[in-house]
Amino acid sequence: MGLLMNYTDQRYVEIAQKVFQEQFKRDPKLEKQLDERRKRLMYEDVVYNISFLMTAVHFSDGKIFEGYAKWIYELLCNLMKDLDRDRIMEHMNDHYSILSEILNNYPKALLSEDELKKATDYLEIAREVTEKAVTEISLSTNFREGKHAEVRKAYLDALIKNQTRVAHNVINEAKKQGLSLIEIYEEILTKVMIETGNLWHKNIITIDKEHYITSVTQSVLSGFYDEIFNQPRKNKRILSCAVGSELHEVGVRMLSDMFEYRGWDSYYLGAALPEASILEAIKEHQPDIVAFSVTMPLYLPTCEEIVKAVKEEYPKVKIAVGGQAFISTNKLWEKWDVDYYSDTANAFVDWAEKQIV
Ligand code: B12
Repeated sequence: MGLLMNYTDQRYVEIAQKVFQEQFKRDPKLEKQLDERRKRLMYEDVVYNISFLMTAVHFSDGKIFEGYAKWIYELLCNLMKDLDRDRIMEHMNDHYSILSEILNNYPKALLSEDELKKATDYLEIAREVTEKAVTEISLSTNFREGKHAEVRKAYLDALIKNQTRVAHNVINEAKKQGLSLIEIYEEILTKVMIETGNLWHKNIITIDKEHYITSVTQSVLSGFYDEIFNQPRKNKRILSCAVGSELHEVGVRMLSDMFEYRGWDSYYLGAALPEASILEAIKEHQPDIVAFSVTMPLYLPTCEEIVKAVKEEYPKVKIAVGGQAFISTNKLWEKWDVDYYSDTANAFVDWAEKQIV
């Protein structure tokens, strides 16, 4: 039976070339993204894809091509770490559509009507499984299980697929379902950010995806501001920032929002603030509490210096420290002259309310 791929058969060579060229025609960006070596590999992949499709058609067994589609997608994601999973899915799905169109319009009888129908169906299934595979990634148990795991997954899935609006809708829907601001901050947004870091660390998502997830999450936080700033005031103040050259500021921003939500006035100073500016800001705003956040352990010494300076100049101001850098220490905060440490912002607000309000 001549259906099985014969690499020298002129008809297959012609089809492979047409698919290859059409792909660049429809996606000119792709041509720029690939160097010559990758283009050659891509042409070989086209031939390989056709051969798997033909094998599946030969045995009337769609599973062969479905399994292959998942396999080739993960292989390409692993080989092209600089490209987003979503982008690679688009590329593969364009490829399957183009192959389907070319096979259906190929003038020289290659497949019977029945075979052509199977090939078309299998290509459609390949598109479906590839689209699903974008978010079929190994997630940590902490993320997958527990309270509101479904909302977390829906939010992260939308972001992995670059669907900003869907991500916002997931959060708005969660609000409508009655999830509190604290639950959304702690159980959804914080855990999604931490999982984002894990996925970056495992090389499953690109750096630009990590940045995108961060910026969407920051815009989601802004969506709570009407609610946050409309709470009855308590006339208490908190000043907060991330220290050293620390760029991680989402956690301390959430912390400030939570205080604001509980009626405190918050002075959130962002990240990478020098010691002198912190001391100046304390003088100006006269906070009841200052909160310093450290994510990268290498900024712990800077934090220690700042804590000492604040204690010396403003002994009455309560000092709290927190952030992921402390989690990997042997309770370092106990050796410092600070009033409070916790690994969540929520626990901190409860403590502050008891101490000060
Ligand atoms: C987003 C992100 C970034 C963004 C930050 C942007 C921004 N505007 O904030 C950018 C891209 C800039 C970045 C850069 C880097 N990052 Co980064 N990043 C992250 C990521 C994915 C999320 C951070 C986050 O928002 N977390 C969610 C918040 C809510 O959590 P949180 O800060 O812990 O806050 C909670 C609590 O800790 C607590 N809390 C926080 N502060 C305080 C303070 C007090 C007083 C209290 C009581 C409580 C408290 O309250 C919060 C809510 O409960 C993390 C992954 C992770 N594990 O978090 C990696 C991560 C922190 N980054 C990492 C790394 C390695 C880097 C870079 C070195 C990478 C690089 N090569 O460029 C640089 C370093 C930049 C620098 N100088 O700081 C590693 C750190 C590993 C380590 N332990 O050393 C992580 C863990 C990723 C990973 N899994 O490997 N990153």
